[in-house]
Amino acid sequence: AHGSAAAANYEGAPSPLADVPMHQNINPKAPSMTEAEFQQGKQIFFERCAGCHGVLRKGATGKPLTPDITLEKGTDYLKAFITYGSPAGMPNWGTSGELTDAQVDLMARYIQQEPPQPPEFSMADMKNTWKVLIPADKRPKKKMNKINIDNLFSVTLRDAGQIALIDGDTKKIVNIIKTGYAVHISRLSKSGRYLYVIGRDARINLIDLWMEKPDNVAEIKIGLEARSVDTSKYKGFEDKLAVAGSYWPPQFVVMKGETLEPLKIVSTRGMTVDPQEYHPEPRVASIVASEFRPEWIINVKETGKIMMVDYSDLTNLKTTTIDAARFLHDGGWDSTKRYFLVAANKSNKIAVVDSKTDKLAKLVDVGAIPHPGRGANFVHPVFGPVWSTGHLGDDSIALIGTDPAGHKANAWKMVQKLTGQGGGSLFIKTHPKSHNLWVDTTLNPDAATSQSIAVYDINKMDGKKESPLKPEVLPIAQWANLGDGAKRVVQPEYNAKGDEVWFSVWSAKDKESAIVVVDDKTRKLKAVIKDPRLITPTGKFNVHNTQHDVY
Ligand code: DHE
Repeated sequence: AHGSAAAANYEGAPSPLADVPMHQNINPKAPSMTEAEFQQGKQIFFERCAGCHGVLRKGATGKPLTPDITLEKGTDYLKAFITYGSPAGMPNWGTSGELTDAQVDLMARYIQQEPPQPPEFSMADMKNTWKVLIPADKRPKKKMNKINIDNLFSVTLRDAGQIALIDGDTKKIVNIIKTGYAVHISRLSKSGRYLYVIGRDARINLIDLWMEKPDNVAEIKIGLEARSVDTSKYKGFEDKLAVAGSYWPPQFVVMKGETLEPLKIVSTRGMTVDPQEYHPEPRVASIVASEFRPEWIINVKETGKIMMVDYSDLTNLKTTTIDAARFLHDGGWDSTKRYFLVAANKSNKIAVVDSKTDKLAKLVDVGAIPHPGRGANFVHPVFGPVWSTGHLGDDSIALIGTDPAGHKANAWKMVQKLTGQGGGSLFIKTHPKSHNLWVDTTLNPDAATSQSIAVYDINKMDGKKESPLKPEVLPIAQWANLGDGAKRVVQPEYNAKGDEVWFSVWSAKDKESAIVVVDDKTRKLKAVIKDPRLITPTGKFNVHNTQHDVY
């Protein structure tokens, strides 16, 4: 039950849609609500419920909640469900004190009304928000700063709506840049010159790392809510195009890489892989750029389809659609960058795509709700090359064989299961130069667990299917020496050389946070980066490792 509580908290983050005006659509069969109550219900729904149940309540990782279903259940049943939750993962909003009795009653009535639909976001809407702050021909012709860009880190300052660029050599902040709210990821152009960040509110900022002081050169809003962005990486298309996927509206947009000028929007609405039925809001999850073809791999959450989009001809757009499994989320490359492994999280599977043949290689069964981030690649002493993932829903760490040429019998199988500190893991990481495998447990309900890191010695891994190997546990948050309050340790990230690992100690917005740097060889504290400007640091992206997909 811990794991599902962690998952529910994770998906229960506020959606920017809470602030978008939407029309009240009164259902005559539903219990009545005033306009004010409806607006409050809408607000709570987008803050707490939409992440799992979907904007249109068609169901995603949570059950569908459309009036045809909710009217039949009735107000009393719904109130009990919202109050007490369920073992399947519905949080106990009432008994936990997160919602008052009056709010529970309001929500039970609200979900019997027709779901209000947020507006679409067209090419005209995008163009209205598009700004080129410094035109391409007015930008530097060469690198104008002395920063070792390879070892620069782009750090999300989640609740501040900013990123911090931190020099990995000096550990000093180079610049704090205003971005969208709660930047989800940072990605690099093929050359490594341009940094793209995307906020939860679907705002993209393009940052030029060649400027004397790296800063924004263009921005655009591509929808109302989003999580992913990437660029064109195939030979001949380096730095030319960018792509971003949105949660709402369910679509992706192709842009010019140097300016973010929007060129083409493609909808992801359509049929699910199983059961084959229409879904009105299939959200775009992770996106990566292929090195084998001029293609992006676009993972569509609710349909469970992987779209291999060929960007070489946007007028005659070719897309190979691969049926994987539902609720595709995050993932990363194997070490050869031929195979992409992506979590189908509520299916408890990892889908493996062969980017050379554009075919599904395998669906691999793993633990409950895999959550790899980009995963971690290493050579296992017994099983050969593997890619690994932790889980939100249980304490296991799954190692999957990734070498069909050299280790055929192990390929696309879970060859080994390690036992970690607990459920609620979000990210796992190693580096080709290291023999440490780091696993966080950010969303574990136990404070000591969520504030520490488990680290395994890869050289000591044995040949057992269920390995008894124990990790060392490092009290990262304690090392940061901050005041009281919840401090979650999240997302290990290596420096360019692969001899340091950085961790975010993520406190509340009004509390002190820090970044803790650990020496990879000795596993001892190396530095604590503190600054009043480091508000709610979460994701950290080392330029070299992100540019070259080193993980
Ligand atoms: Fe993330 C990656 C979606 C909550 C921090 N997150 C991703 C990706 C997706 C996603 C689709 C993969 C993008 C890619 O590779 O192209 N995340 C979601 C959600 O839908 C979810 C569950 C709920 C939500 O409301 O957003 C969610 N994510 C969170 C958090 O609560 C985290 C910890 C803090 C935050 O920013 O809100 C968080 N997500 C991250 C990070 C990555 C990420 C740091 C990139 C990891 C990497 O190493 O690439």
